[in-house]
Amino acid sequence: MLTQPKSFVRAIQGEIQARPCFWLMRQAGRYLPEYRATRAQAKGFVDLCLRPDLATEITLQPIRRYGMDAAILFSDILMIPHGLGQKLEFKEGEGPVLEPVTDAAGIAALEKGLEGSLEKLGPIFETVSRVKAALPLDTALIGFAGAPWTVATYMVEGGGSKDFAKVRLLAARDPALFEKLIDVLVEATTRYLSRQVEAGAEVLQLFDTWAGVLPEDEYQRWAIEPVKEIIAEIRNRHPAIPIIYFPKGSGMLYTHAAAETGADALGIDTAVPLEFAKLLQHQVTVQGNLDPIKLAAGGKAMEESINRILAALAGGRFVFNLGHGVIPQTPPEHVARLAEIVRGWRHRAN
Ligand code: 1CP
Repeated sequence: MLTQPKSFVRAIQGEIQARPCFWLMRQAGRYLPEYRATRAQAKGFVDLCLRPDLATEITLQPIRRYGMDAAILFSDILMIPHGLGQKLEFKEGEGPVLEPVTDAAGIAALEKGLEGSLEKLGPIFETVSRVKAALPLDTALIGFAGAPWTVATYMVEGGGSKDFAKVRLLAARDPALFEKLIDVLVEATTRYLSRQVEAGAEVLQLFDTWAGVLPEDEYQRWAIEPVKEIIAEIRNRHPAIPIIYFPKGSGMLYTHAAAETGADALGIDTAVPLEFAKLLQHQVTVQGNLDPIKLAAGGKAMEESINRILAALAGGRFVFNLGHGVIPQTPPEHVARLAEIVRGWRHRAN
């Protein structure tokens, strides 16, 4: 019996470790041939996320190959809109397409969807339980959701966006209405993540991929406040659960995210200077931030970047990761090399 929490859980909680823990955002996915083979067995991407047999298999694939310290549930941030009843489709080569939410009636319909949403997402909690039971003894399971702002961008834009004009205009022209959408997402996300914890998730991550498009005043209202509410409510229900917040592109506002949200750890993107990351380590555990392009390119430049990050951050509260997700062009052997370097690292106090 393992009597103390798993290494990864302790790392997120702030324990400084001789050999840093690591995992990679999008560690399961299209760069792995076994992912492509499993995905082909599902009717589509939404079906894949709702098939506990296939989603469990995909979650475990990178762990078998590379032995990361944490597995991340295989699902998608857009499963919450799906659960709330918004029409969602993943088109081959195009990404997600949603029936856009534009007005009060659309938001009211989503609010009605709250009631049945957890039931619709039931297979995901089944996946969490199955993965938990299948993991190696010291490998932790990360559950996740999108943060309300980022999920709202997809819901209002009807998919991915370049300028975020629709969602930002809705928030600027009718903040009270947009707040209703955010409130529905806060409630849905809190319930969804709590259920993941009850099913066996040991750490949670909130992905706020588009936090960085918000100017300072709106950042507080649309990124920070909803996340703070979610974290407070989850802590109410599950006091010990460690939480990572990834507000990509926050720049100097990372300091603010660290002070305000109550997260144990912050994911930092590739643009965060390591000297600034070291300052953040005084506030929270820092997770990041290798450039996914460097991982895809491999070779000496990749190795130097990994070592530079380790040298700067591994002496403090730290988990090694990328600054964003693994890209499909990544050769799997580059990930093996990364794992070897991180695993071989020993912090030398000097
Ligand atoms: O097989 C395929 O064609 C689908 C590609 C794919 C995959 C593998 C999508 C569609 N989602 C996922 C899985 C996924 N998405 C995970 C799995 C766990 C892991 O990390 O291994 C996670 C955590 C996500 C989270 C997610 N989905 C985010 C936040 C993180 C990030 O990458 O910024 C976002 C923004 C999404 C939306 C989404 N889902 C899929 C795509 C292609 C996108 C991005 C759309 C866009 O361009 O804006």
